[in-house]
Amino acid sequence: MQRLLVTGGAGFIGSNFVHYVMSTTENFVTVLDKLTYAGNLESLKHLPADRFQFVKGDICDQPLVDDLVAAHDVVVHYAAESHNDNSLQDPRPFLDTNIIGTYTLIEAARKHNKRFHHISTDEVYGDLELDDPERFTENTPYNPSSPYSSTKAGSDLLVRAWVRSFGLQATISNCSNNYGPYQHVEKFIPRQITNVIAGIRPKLYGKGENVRDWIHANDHSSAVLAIIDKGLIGETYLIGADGEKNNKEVVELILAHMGQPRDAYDHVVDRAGHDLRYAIDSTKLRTELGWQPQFSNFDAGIEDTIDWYRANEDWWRPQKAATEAKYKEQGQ
Ligand code: NAD
Ligand code: TDX
Repeated sequence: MQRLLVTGGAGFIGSNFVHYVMSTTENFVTVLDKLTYAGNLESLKHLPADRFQFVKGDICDQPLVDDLVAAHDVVVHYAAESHNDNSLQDPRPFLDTNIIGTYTLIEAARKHNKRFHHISTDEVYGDLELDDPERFTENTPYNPSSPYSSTKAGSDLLVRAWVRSFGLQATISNCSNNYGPYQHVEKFIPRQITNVIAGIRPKLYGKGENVRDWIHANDHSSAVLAIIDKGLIGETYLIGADGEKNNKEVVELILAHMGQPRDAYDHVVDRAGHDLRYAIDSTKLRTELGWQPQFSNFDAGIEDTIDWYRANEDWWRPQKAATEAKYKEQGQ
């Protein structure tokens, strides 16, 4: 039994991870989350009270972080400002949470000599051409494009430096685009699903040719557990499930599953600096740690995700109008 401190556990991927850990291990979990607009306690319902606790707080709060890190065996660091579009409107919270928050956590992990796993993104590598035969590997040079991805890149580099300079017991993972339940309606897939439910036409940025490499959140969770169990200190592992699709294909799939004409969507203003394509080569994780994705049928995964948003309107409705109003201001 291990005591895990999960930062950002009230967000999309963090909450999926907490549910996954509760159902597949005997571990005790503490979630530390600030409950920003992206955090939702409703995502952490029905967890066993003897193995779970929630602490509301900021990862930049040094005394709080110090106490919590001291009381746990492993820190799994998901908390972040995570949305590229928001980072283009107001970058400051991205610097505070993603850079200073990570710094605060690794200082505490170093002081108390605790195992630290840092969750990051494939966006730190920049983007690929549509016809590039290469995919991102652990050796791809960092080349982030947005305020979001540059602050995630900065946080990765802090962790690497703390391993080298101070012997921090850390691993890093960089994952591709996640989908599944509990994802905020600002993000691409839930935005389009909830648009259709709400009678709004889906919105595609630019021509919709941009490619993302989709992975189910549960596959991300199983990979993170494998790295915590078997990963080598100081190593980076890329997580991906060979799920490349362009945005137009994804919107058309959602519309088809929801009984709408395949062309019932609008093209809207493109994102500034919009990365063209992400693609992950996860050979290292698969060969060295024996990890395999379990949710490789994207079509079935999207159907399940649509069902989840249909069945959980109470969860997403309170966010929907404000999110769409913000997009409207930006012509998106
Ligand atoms: P999210 O925005 O859904 O959740 C972020 C959570 O962090 C929220 O619960 C929020 O309240 C909390 N938080 C924000 N600032 C905080 C602070 N200062 N102190 C404490 N808590 C704070 O994000 P997500 O999509 O679940 O992403 C989680 C992590 O996974 C991030 O580090 C992100 O970079 C990474 N990641 C995401 C994806 C993806 O497809 N969404 C892919 C790869 C990596
Ligand atoms: O309404 C939309 N229409 C649209 O065409 C939205 C919200 C997005 N898009 C496009 C932009 C991207 O090409 O869809 C793609 C996916 O967009 P997002 O859901 O905003 O994700 P992305 O920018 O790719 O970043 C996500 O994956 C990597 C997460 O938000 C990051 O936290 C993670 O690091």
